[in-house]
Amino acid sequence: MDLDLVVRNARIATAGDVFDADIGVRDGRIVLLGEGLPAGAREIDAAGRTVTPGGIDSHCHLDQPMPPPARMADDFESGTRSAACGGTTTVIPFAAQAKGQSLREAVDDYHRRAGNKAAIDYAFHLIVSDPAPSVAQEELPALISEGYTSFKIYMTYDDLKLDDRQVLDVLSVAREHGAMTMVHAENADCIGWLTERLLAAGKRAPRYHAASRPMLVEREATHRAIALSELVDVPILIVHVSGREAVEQIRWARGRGLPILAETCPQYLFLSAEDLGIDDDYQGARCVCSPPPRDRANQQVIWDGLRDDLFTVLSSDHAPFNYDDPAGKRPEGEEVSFDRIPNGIPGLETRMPLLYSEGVLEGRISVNRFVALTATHAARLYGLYPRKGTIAVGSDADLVIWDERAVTIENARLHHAVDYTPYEGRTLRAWPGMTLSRGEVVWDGEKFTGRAGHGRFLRCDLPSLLPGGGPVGT
Ligand code: DUC
Ligand code: ZN
Ligand code: ZN
Repeated sequence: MDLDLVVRNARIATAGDVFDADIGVRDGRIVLLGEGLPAGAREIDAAGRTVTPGGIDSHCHLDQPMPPPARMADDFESGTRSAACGGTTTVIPFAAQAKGQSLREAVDDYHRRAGNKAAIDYAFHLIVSDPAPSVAQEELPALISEGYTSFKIYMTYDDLKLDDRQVLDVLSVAREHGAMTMVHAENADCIGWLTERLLAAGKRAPRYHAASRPMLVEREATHRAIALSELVDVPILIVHVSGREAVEQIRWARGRGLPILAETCPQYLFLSAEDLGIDDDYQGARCVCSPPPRDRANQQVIWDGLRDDLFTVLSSDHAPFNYDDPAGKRPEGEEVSFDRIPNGIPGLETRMPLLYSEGVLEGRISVNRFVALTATHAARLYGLYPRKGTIAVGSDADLVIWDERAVTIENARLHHAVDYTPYEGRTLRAWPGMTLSRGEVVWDGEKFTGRAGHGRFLRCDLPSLLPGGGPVGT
């Protein structure tokens, strides 16, 4: 058999196994796995190195329309370039419906934004901010059948939030059509009330963002989301879980046999409320995201949940705003009060190396769990498996060859369009030595070698889940 590429002597890690083999690739797919494969047109020697499936970042925001003056720094070109250089080969950002807008219009607009820009493959989640009858009963079912099988709903943010009745409406559609609902769980009224009191007391600095969104606010909304999903009898995924109180709610729900899935992000492992500033310094605006990072004890709670199966996926929640930019963290060029700072931090490129280094190489999680959390589970949850998320005959040749060497994170060496990283100066024990997207080298360990337009849009099948809520088969 003619092979376009052979990755030789790989130590392959999947969600279930670790084994040594050569990987034979033709037309962008894995066609052979075994010892002593025939020569390929191109050969890559992976001797002594671990090879994992390319990452799937199933929660990231790229070129998402924002209320003015905010504007995201990354479009599909810079965002997917950055992802590729950090070992991610599929992204699933959000086609966001503005209130009053048709969902179809939001999807069409988002396709125009992705256009010929993506360097790696991509699918879309939907953000449903206005489940009017025409949206819930006509557009949403039609879009699900066309391959947009997951949507995010918000319990906070004035321009996006749904009330409980609307949440029930959306969950009913998800149940009827087998789609997956992602829930941003924070109590909007509590946040509004706390924010008003903080501002009235003159507490305006970025660090008060954390005080306006304490864990109770996340706990209450998580509990309510669980109850609403129980009422409708449908699985949900609680996104960006930040610490103990939400974790306790999810463990409680699982104990009752409810299919509640959970996602967390690197910021809840590596950042804390102190990164928002220990005094009134505005620099803390860089780390303003929601829910906010907590403290060290909560970081440990999140690590425990990654190890013991509480979490199904680790995503970046990449939400790219420049620090020194009137369209970013300094609206109109000003140091504004904490409630006016655009929420979000960049993390597409650092997600995989952070977890491989600090999780796998520091002995906190197995390499199999790493693969499950960064690729396989997302592929199953969002209907991309087994084309994506594993190393198997028939799967796309989306691969990461890991270099285990010390690398210090410097924004100047990252590939996004954001003017900072919250992880500046942190030294890791590994970085992708090579990333392949459908058999093409898109990152060679030194530079981006892919091209805008290589990425293809992926239609998602329905999620595959066990009755208990866990993805099938791992
Ligand atoms: N929180 C979100 O819900 N989305 C984007 C960024 C953030 O911090
Ligand atoms: Zn969110
Ligand atoms: Zn988000």
